[in-house]
Amino acid sequence: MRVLILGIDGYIGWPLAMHLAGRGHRVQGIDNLSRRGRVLAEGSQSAFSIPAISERVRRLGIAVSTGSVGPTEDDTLVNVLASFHPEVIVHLAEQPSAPWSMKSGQNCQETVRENLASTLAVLWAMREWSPGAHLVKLGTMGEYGTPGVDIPEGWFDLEFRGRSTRALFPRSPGSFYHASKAADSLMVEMACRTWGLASTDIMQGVVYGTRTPEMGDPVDPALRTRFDFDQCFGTVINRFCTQAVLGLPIRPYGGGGQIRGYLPLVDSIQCLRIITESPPSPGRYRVVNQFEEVSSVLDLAYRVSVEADVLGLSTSIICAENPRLEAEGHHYAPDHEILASLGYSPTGTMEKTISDMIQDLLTARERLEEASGAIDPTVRWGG
Ligand code: USQ
Repeated sequence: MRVLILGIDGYIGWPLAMHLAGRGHRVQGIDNLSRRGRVLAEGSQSAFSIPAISERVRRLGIAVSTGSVGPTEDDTLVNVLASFHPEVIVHLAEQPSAPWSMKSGQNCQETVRENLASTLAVLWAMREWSPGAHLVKLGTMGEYGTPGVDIPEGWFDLEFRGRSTRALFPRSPGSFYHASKAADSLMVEMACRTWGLASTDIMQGVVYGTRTPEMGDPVDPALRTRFDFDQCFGTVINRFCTQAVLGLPIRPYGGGGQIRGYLPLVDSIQCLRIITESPPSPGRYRVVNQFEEVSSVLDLAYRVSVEADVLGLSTSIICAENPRLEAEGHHYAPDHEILASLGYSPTGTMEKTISDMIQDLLTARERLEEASGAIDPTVRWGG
């Protein structure tokens, strides 16, 4: 298949490109490289040094355009669609950090502008140039929030005053970033219903990990994906492993009773590949909940601490005042059957992945130390 990956330079985009190319798909990409600059602006850096995009392109033998996917007048996307004719467009080209979106009014506006504009640019370009392509859109489990009832995969049966309908499950995002993703979902669903486009909207849980098989065994440093651990772009398990490696306390926010869905990087890539290779029928807006297991943040801290101890590191867990406004000790039971029905099966255990991560991060200790000042949370939801 011809697969266009928007956001190919990112944490998920790069390993996905390697995986799909390795399976014989023709891959091209677009990226404006904004993530690299934003992490540096946070006073941080990827734990692993990432080759220049030109070097990545050379290693994989694929074409990558370094332009934007909206909101500028840049026509990179249209040019690529018109020449490459992708059968699948994987849209990962968004600002992905909740804390970054809550840091200032400017960051918030940039997040909403970029995320919605890129999605709209993709939808309009598809309508014109690739109406038969399958849009694989990365959304987030955080769109649903923590509603206190079970969460279906996108759609549910709604009964009200004696009448019933099939409706999209309500969204209750906890940050402007998550709100931008919820708005994306509305746009994509409308475009499918109105223009007959086909899309899979992925409600993905929090991803963690450092390795995928395509990076080699032993890992070839030039094939690694980026790994962020700063307060904005680092996700929770990745940050806990970093704290363990640096000898810092592992810091769940609040009492650690927030429950989320998690999956390792290798299985995020597996799921994206399965979705890419199993498109929905034309005009269908399909929603999948993509995560492997649910866990409280405090439980994650214990699991990281146990694996670190096995590797001879001495750890402590000290809860930090929660900079976010979010529920703790809540009900959390999302469905996730669709991917299993398409053939997904988990690759390994969280414990093994955490152990691999800690061992990988021990080799990057110097770079982690250089940016350790960017770890503590200063962005507060309440201002
Ligand atoms: N947390 C801590 N300590 C930390 C960092 C986070 O306790 O040092 C807690 C947070 O308060 C939250 C949970 O861990 O309750 C998850 O936080 P996160 O930063 O790992 O994830 P989140 O902000 O929700 O966003 C991340 C990605 C985002 C993706 C989302 C999936 O950055 O792109 O959409 O995970 S989900 O959370 O399911 O919406």
